Amino acid sequence: MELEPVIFHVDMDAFYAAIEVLDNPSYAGTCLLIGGNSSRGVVATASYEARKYGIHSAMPMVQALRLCPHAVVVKPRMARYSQVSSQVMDILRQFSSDLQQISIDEAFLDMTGTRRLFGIPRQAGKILKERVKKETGLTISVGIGASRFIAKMASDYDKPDGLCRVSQGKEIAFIDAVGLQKLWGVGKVTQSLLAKHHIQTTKELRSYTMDSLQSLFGKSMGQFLYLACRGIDPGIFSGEAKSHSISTETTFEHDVTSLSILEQTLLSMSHEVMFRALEEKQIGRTVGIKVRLPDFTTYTLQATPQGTIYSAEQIYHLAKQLLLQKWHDGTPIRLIGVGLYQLYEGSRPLQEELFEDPYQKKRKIEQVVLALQKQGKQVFKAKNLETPTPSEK
Ligand code: TTP
Ligand code: CA
Repeated sequence: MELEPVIFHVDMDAFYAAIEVLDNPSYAGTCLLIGGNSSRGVVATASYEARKYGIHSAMPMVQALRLCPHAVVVKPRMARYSQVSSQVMDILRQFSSDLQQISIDEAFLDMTGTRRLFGIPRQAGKILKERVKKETGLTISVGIGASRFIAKMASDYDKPDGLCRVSQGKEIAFIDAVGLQKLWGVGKVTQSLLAKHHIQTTKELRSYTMDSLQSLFGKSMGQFLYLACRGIDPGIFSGEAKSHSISTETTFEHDVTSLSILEQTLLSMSHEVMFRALEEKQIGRTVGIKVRLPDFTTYTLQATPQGTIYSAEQIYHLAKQLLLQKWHDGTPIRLIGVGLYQLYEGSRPLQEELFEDPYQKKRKIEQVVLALQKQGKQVFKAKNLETPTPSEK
């Protein structure tokens, strides 16, 4: 008999904010905003208390402080977050070796066939939540389904501290309960496109054939919509190599046309990827980016420079060069991702290079930042995450 696939999606609650509360308990219960407080700063995340004021990730800090003037603003400590991330991933690996980390605080775990070890999926989810809470002090939300697509939405359904299982066969009912507004991959732009055709609900979407959706919205988006509204995984996150890459991606709430926002996002994601690589003692040879346009057309591009990739800034520069190969001024972008590929264990001595690579020095600085932040010290690199070089454009 075929085993029913059991996929867990694990997502930490208010991740950066929760860690700041952990390290500084006086923040508990406050409106806490993580992000830069310069005039160009944006909110990376907000505590659940602050979200009640309508504050969310990617909102300009100035606007967030207008909504909640008494909020406390804390600058991000990426290295500390990467360290906790790797601690959590190590716990998850004890539940299944088939782990696919998709961002700093999210992973899929294939739990198929683990019933004898951990009990029925809901029970396993409960044990996993307790373990993470006990060992890190943090709460997670777990979504369980027969596919990544369903598991991903299930973890969001019951957030924070959630546990939601969608059994096989109940996907359509679940999709209807989630609704079109929160259907994964359907952002505001897609919603307004759908609204033009009087499609307001997932049920209405299901009344269209694949052909008609493809002729209305294009081949890829049509197919995506057709499958998604039936609770069938359109193949999300399936292209990622499981353990031979460290990558992260950002889906923008509104499609982005500004180079400076793209740069800021790339810079922050490059730091995330580099700190994860340092934490996992991995060195990469290849940098890749993923770019998705509003019609779901997706490009992936890679660059393998001579020598080793040592530093977040190097990842950033390579990623930006790749982006500029495809991106033309003003082209809207829906999603952007950065990854480090062709990884090898970085604990063995690096081959000495004839000339010291400037990025090698930067790597040393980043290692120091990581070590100091692990001790709970507030350290920032000179080039701060929230103040990227302003773009010329
Ligand atoms: P999310 O998982 O989107 O958010 P969250 O963990 O803060 O809150 P929750 O899952 O409970 O809704 O993102 C994980 C971390 O990634 C988040 O803590 C901060 C960072 N992040 C950004 O820096 N910028 C962003 O735009 C987003 C969405 C997240
Ligand atoms: Ca999260």
